[in-house]
Amino acid sequence: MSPDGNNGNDLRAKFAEDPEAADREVFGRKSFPDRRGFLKGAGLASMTAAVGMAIPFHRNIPQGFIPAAMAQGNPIMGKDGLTLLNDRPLNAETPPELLDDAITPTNRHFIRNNGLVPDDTSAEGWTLTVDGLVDSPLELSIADLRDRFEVVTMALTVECGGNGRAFFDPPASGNQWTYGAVACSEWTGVRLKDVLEAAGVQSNVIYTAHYGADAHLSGNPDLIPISRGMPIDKAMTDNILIAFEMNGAELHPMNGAPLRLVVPGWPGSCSQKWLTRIELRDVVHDGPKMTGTSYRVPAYPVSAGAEVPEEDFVIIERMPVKSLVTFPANGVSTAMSTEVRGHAWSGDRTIDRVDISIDFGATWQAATLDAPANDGAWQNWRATVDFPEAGYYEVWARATDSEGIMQPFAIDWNPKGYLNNSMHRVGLRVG
Ligand SMILES: Nc1nc2c(c(=O)[nH]1)N[C@H]1C(S)=C(S)[C@@H](COP(=O)(O)O)O[C@H]1N2
Ligand SMILES: [Mo]
Repeated sequence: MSPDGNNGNDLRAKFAEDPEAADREVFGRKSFPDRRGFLKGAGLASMTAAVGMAIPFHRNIPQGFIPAAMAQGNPIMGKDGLTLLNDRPLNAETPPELLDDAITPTNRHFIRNNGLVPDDTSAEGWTLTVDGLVDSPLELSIADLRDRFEVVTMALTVECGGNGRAFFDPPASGNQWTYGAVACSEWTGVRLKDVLEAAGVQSNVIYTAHYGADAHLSGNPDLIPISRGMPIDKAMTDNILIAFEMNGAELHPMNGAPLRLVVPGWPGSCSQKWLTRIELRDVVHDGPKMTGTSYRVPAYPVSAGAEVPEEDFVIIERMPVKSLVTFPANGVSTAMSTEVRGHAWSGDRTIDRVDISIDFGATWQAATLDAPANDGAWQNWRATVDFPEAGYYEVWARATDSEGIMQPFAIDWNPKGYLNNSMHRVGLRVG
């Protein structure tokens, strides 16, 4: 920068010289406590994806500039209050107290990306191919899906297999999700089953393979970030949707616009976003993140920190019984009597009961539990809690599912930190 300050107005020169210093000058020091190469070198496509829409004046954006909408703790347009875990790929979770709604609004639905969001997420011209071992391969536009199949709306729970990973000890590598890689939005689309039936599932099919339009982080067009699948019996269940609407509007670009799978109760990774192709196979799918230790756990219980041979890992199927306290928030002050509430879910099952403890698990009180909105939705629960005297308390929640399986106190450790369904606890200052 010149000593006479003449280039003080030349934003482009400032950014070209030192983007971090320029950010601080433009946005103020507080906006970027940790820039961590936010979208560094990621270019217009990523920026467009992150703000959720086209940027008409993008040509004027200085190199290395960060859009204001992504600064100051609100890094993603159309999302509100999410905690950013990672910017490339972009991963963000929702604090439990922001998951209080019975149906998760789009702005509170977490984001889990393995690669880079496609440049173009508009419905215009999008097609879904259904091929592999089918009688008649299909190529369907979104309008075709709407016209040819029954359109249904369902509340469906999506939870990342790695939700709760942050609490593993010894720690597991990967996104350090705490509680908020789970959501239950209302999805509108067509049943996967109906589409597969229309294509004609051949008798030797055992597995699906899902493909999306997101790009590999390396930029290598021959690589794909993730392609997962599921057993054909699972794929033919009634509550799996090929969705083109989320909470009555278009899908959010980060949540797979314009078309995605929604597979409730199984690891979120089954729910391919930016869906372009479903292939039916006579072998278990072997796409990226299907093999090795990805979305897999040891076939038997292991002690914390154990070395487990890779051939002993099995693919995660249903997600375990779990619950979340969404009110009150951890750490707040409350009155001597307060409502406590949250959600509970168990993959492919329903919840039979949720119990609450305010005395560190010595005694339990049953919460009032709602039926699921439909098969695949989480269940909302609430309880009024009366505290005997002022002081610090913890509310613990424990769900039990329709097979009588109860959430554990402690984490069942596994090398990659999947399936953490230990009880959620919130600390309260009472009186
Ligand atoms: N194409 C594609 N689909 C994807 C992913 C991805 O990276 N690319 N991530 C998966 C994972 S691991 C999860 S947990 C869910 C998360 O869905 P959400 O980002 O809408 O919350 O999307 C799944 N579908
Ligand atoms: Mo995930």
